[in-house]
Parts: sequence; C-alpha cells; structure tokens
Amino acid sequence: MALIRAFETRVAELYRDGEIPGFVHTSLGQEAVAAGVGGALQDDDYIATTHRGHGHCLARGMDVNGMMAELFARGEGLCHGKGGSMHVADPSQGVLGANAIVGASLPLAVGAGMSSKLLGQGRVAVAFFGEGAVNQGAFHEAANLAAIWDLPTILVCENNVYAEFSDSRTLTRVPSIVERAASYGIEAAIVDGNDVDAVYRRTIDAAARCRDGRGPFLIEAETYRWHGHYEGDAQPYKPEGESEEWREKDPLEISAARLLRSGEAGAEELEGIRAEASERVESAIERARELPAPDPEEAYADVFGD
Ligand SMILES: Cc1ncc(C[n+]2csc(CCOP(=O)(O)OP(=O)(O)O)c2C)c(N)n1
Ligand SMILES: [Mg+2]
Repeated sequence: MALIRAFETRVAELYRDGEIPGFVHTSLGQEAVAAGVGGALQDDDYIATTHRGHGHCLARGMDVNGMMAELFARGEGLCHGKGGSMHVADPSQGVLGANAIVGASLPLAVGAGMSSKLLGQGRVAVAFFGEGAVNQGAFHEAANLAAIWDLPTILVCENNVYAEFSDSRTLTRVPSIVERAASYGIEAAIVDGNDVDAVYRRTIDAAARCRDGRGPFLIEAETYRWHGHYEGDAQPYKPEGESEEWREKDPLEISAARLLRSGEAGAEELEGIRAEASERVESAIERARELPAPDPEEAYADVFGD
C-alpha cells in the first residue's frame, strides 16, 4: 500500500507538470483493494485490470522501473512505451493488462480462468472492475459464463462511488453489486475496501473456493477515489465534505493504527516502509527521465503480431 501511495502521488504530480503524456487515472484511496487481493494470490495466478490499474499491477509485483518508464512512454517501458498508463501489461507476472475499455477485464479473466480449468492448472484469474462497469454488457456475459462453467475467476468490483462524473447509484435501479451477482447465481460478499486485512481474508477464501472447483465469487469492495476521474478533473460533482470524510478512512492509516495497537510493528518500522517506497519511486522517476524516447523505427514493431 505504501508503494502504491508513493507511486500514485508522484504520478499525479508528474502528469500535472507535463512529464507524463496521455491520460492518467490514479487509485489514491483505493490501495487496500489492490494490496489485499494481490497479497492473497499465488505467483502464477492472473489479473486483468482497468484504466485505474497501477495499484493492481504494483501489488502483483510488476517492476516499478518498467512501469514508470512505460508511463513516461520510454522504449524500455514494460510495453516499449506503446501502452502507457492505461495499457500497461506484463504477462510474465500474470498481468493480462490494464484496459481502457470499461468492462473488458471481465471477459479476459474469464478466458484465463477457462484456460486454467481446461489445462487443470489450478490457477485463479481475477478481474478488477469498477461499479460503473457492471452496467456494461461485458460484465453480464462474463459473469454468466463464469457461473455456468464454474470457472476459477474472482470478480473484484471496486465500488468507489463514481463512474466518471456521475454518482453510480443514479445509473441503475439495482446499485447493489452483490444482488446483480446473485442474478447469475454467483455468490458474493461486500467487504470494507479500505481494510486491507478484510480484503485479504475474503480473497483467500474466494481463491480457495476457485481452486476447489466451486466456481466464481464476486467481491464488492466499498471504497472511494480521492482524486478526480482523471488527473485534472476539478470534481464539481462531489458533495462538499465527502472527500474529507473518506480521507478519514485512509487505508494506510487504518492498517498502521492496527499494527501499532497489536504491537506487530513499531512507528519507526512503519516510517521505514514508507521511506523505502518513496525511494523506490524516486529512483524509478530519475531513471525514466534519463531514458530515451523509443526509436521511430520501432513504431510498427510488436503491432499486429509482428
Ligand atoms: C466501453 C467503454 N465505455 C465508456 C468508456 C468511458 N469511460 C471511461 S472510465 C468510465 C467510468 C468507469 O467507472 P467505473 O467502472 O466505476 O470505474 P472507476 O473509474 O470508478 O474506477 C467510462 C464511462 C470507456 N472507456 N469504455
Ligand atoms: Mg467507479
């Protein structure tokens, strides 16, 4: 969570300052979902994520330097600078990619779950998606197939209240994601998405079910995005005081307080974790700044199967 917080905080600043091109959507405030799920998965499991996917990729162990270089559109980035923030991917880490198409993570994770099942691999596939994506056809087709074929797929809905500039509760007559999962016969549970332990425990259970052949599970993680839909969004649609209320439920502070209370960590150790995360991010930024832009000759490499 500390690494995601440091990464996203600096990415927001670098985007504002014009150092990162394209569009950037940060997951500040949602770190516990990424870390709780990421920590519960095994090394060969899959994830497919969204336009707000930096945290999921980092929690999966993706290389910080390669990710930062990708966001800077450098040739040494994980996708050779062609993907950027919204398409960063690393199949070697089981990351099937961030995705600019809302809802597209779902069919990808269902496909990965299907391959795991057919090959008898015991690998679990996670689809991260927002609550807005539940209004897309892709969610419904994917959920139905995952259910009827008992696929080892965990559907992780990050319910962060908003879809672009709308309160998601105004976009459907059935705002409960758990209820919508039930309509496909998929068991589901709501979890406090700002509590990393709760997310972790729920994912451990869901993954065990998947590996036992008991089919998919949906987790609705209730959380909030601290920033706008994209960096630069002035957020006039958020009611006064709402952001402040959610910032009181900072997932990092919740965990820190718990660790201090239980004596599992001391203040110095926690400070050290944050400092190390910042150092890793700063060093990735320095490195990305020095890297050259991709060679124009490379423009058509890796395109259409080349
Ligand atoms: C198929 C498709 N439709 C619409 C969009 C435009 N769009 C981008 S993000 C977004 C809202 C997504 O909301 P949600 O799923 O809740 O994710 P969040 O941004 O809150 O993480 C929309 C409508 C898109 N990228 N793809
Ligand atoms: Mg949302």
